Amino acid sequence: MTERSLVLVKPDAFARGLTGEVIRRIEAKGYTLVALKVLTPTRDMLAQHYAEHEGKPFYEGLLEFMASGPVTAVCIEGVRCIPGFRSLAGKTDPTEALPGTIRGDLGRDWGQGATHNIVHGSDSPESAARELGIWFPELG
Ligand code: DAT
Ligand code: MG
Repeated sequence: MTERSLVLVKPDAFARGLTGEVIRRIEAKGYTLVALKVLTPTRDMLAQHYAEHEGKPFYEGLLEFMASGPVTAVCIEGVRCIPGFRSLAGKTDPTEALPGTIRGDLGRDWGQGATHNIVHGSDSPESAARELGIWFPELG
């Protein structure tokens, strides 16, 4: 039942000094930090990561935003941490995300809708394995 998920703390959170607050919430929830790195992603990594969204109206803006500054990639571990982190994160659109969630408490619309939404979390075991391979190839 123990599984791993990929969390990305996005450039908006980094720029606002909220990376530690996001990681604090993951730790407070009880998930284990397996690996963590700060990097500014290449467009190639982002195209792989967001392949399912290619061609959507927000795709170019999303890649531009995600490449605009440092991202903190975190591999987390725990029983049901994939849905568990999605619950912590809240709805995709930070305007609609409930208070108490990461996006609801820390995010808002800065004029680009849901793009600046603080965090990414894998949405299934298959996505987690695929995404961890992009961001943490060294974990195997
Ligand atoms: P999530 O990150 O909640 O899994 P997603 O996979 O549907 O959401 O979309 C990936 C990211 O793309 C999301 O975190 C923010 C951005 N995004 C999604 N829908 C959007 C929209 N309608 N307008 C702007 N950005 C959007
Ligand atoms: Mg998604």
